[in-house]
Amino acid sequence: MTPCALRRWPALILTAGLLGLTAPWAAVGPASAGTPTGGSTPTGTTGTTGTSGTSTGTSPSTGVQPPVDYELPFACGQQWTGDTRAGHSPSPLALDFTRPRDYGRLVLAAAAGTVVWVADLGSTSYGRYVIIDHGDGYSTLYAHLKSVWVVQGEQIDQGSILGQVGDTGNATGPHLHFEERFDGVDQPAWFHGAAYTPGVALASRNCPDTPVSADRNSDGTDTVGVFRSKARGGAFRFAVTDGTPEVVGFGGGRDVPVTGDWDGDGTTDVGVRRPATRQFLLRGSDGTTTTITLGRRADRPVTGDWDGDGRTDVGVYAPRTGTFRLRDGAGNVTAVQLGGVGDIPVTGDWNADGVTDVGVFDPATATFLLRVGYADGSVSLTTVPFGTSTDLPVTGDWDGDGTTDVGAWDPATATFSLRLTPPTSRSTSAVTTVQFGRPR
Ligand SMILES: [Ca+2]
Ligand SMILES: [Ca+2]
Ligand SMILES: [Ca+2]
Ligand SMILES: [Ca+2]
Repeated sequence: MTPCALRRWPALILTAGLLGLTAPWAAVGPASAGTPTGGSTPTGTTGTTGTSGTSTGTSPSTGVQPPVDYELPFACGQQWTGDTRAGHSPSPLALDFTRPRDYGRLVLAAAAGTVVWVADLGSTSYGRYVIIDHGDGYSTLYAHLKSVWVVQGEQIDQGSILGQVGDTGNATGPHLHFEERFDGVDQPAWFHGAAYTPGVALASRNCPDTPVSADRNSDGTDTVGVFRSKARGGAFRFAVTDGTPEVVGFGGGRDVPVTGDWDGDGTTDVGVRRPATRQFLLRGSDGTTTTITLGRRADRPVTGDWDGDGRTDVGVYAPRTGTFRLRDGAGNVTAVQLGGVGDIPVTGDWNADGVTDVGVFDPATATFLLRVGYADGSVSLTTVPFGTSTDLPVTGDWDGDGTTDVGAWDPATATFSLRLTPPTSRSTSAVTTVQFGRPR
């Protein structure tokens, strides 16, 4: 593995709420689509802008890079052009993105955050649109969508699919109406750390790493890795002991990565779920790919050995209802209720009985809720505070004792914090940190 450091963390940590709803609800409602009134007039690069009439915080200075690492809201490598005009509602700082054959293209989150608004204004104004709160008053708005694939309250990562480019609302043709906002007021757009000049064609660098874990050498211990979105296809990169990552190209850039031992040979294999077609594509050790269709587009994929036969099965988690649907090797689907909107599903064998259990990570409280189901039908729940609100959860058996452990990956530093099952003490747990992947 790459550089490791062992340190001790108290088991009870962190109730921070970086992703909390800091913006007033009034600032994100349909009313904000109207004509701004009163207040100060920032001097944007495109002329007179909207105002800060509803602002409760300090408005950022024009020309200063926002603290949120916005990327273009489109698939990695895709080229789009954002235009605006005088009189563009609600502000000339809003951008209308187009490209050839743009209708139905995927719209991605420009940055991680909370879906705070999903609405459909019919044939008026924004039509179908979504607002994501990035914390500290910063938000982004995506309008005229053909379809919306997220639900209000959901926590989403940078690059998550929000929906499709459409022409709903007051639109004369397909395009994505996009706004970067502070306290509900449009700001000059920045992408990949640079101020954007309207009219310039830009290739999306919304190509985030996503944390995964796998046992690639059948030694019973999981190692960490990332799935990297690329302009053409995707690639798994696993940390291995000699320091050179093992790279396995598989799937597409907008696929959601999954890992599991599909063929039961003891080595973790790679796979993806393709939201647009609702298909799992699972690659076995022999290179063949098995396809399983399950769930809805908006569902999140999970994997685990639900029937305990040694082969990893697939499942989905519906954020809207907090329902896991777990498909066993025979194709039977079992529903399990846990958590709800805002939670991120995780899976693992928390009690080392050979059957994978489910859990959720609540970013608001940085707490894992782990559910163990027993053969007699009884259930136990355990809460494990770990990580931070901006971390992405990851699970694996880091110490090879048969019990799946929890972990977290910090996108800003590309650092895994892996919680090792405390061997003696209940008050502390050993934590290994591993820097792996590309920081955002
Ligand atoms: Ca395998
Ligand atoms: Ca199985
Ligand atoms: Ca179990
Ligand atoms: Ca373990």
